[in-house]
Amino acid sequence: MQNTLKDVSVLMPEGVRAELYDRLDSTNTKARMLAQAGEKGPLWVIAKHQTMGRGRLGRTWVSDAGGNLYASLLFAPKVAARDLSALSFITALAVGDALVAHGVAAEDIACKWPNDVLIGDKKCSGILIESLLGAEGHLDAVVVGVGVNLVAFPAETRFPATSVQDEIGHTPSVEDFLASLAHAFVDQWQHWENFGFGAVAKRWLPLAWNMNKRCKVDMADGFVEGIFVRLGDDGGMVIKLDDGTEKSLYAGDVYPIDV
Ligand code: BT5
Repeated sequence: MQNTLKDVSVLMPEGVRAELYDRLDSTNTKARMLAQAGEKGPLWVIAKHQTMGRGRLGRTWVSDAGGNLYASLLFAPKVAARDLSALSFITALAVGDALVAHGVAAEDIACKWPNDVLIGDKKCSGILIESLLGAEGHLDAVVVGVGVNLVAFPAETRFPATSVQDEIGHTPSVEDFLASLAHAFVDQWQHWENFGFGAVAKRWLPLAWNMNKRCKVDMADGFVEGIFVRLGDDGGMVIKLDDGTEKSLYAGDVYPIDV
């Protein structure tokens, strides 16, 4: 069942729409289906509950709790697919802005490469970006999925999790949080359009979790250990290996070395 919530639409940035569903398998999957049917957005698809919330690499995003944010932005940017490496950083910064707008202390927020937002070293938000490519690799549309634990979080996760409620003792409404996120996303996206990836990195790096510390990165086919020294121009995580050489990583899960 779908409602176009008047109050949510009214809170959206100019030209951006929102559709709220009671229950979806996944807002990303729904947004992809809408894109395949010709929808170009910008449209935020939100669900009160997801039955098959998705993470990266076929993982599950635990989504049973009502009151958390499960949202996906569908839009058709006029950029090449290869220029989308900034998007996870733009989105993480926007999530951070929305958290601050709802009372989380800025100094407690960290961005964990490539796509998580932490409060107090625990994962509060995950981002799943999916591109829809047409003929000859042309970018037709992109879906930016954002899960934010506003009220609840799963107990058993490989990396510790948290919620806004747990951290600050109150819960923003899904509608208000989405509105803040949607506005912050437009601001961060425009910043990138105007000033390029370097400007995004300049905002992201001071928030980077575990920067200049030893970490191990789970690459699915094995671990890489080293020190996270900088972000590459292409969004890659540059780590310094024990032999002094640097290596750029483009996917993986980062853990502190003692985990
Ligand atoms: C992510 O994947 O963090 C991306 C999550 C994106 C979820 C949103 S919700 C709206 C939209 N619709 C969707 O179907 N998805 C998007 P990844 O980095 O692969 O992390 C997944 C891992 O995080 C899981 O394997 C768990 O260990 C952990 N996890 C699962 N649910 C969690 C939660 N609610 N809070 C914190 N950690 C969680």
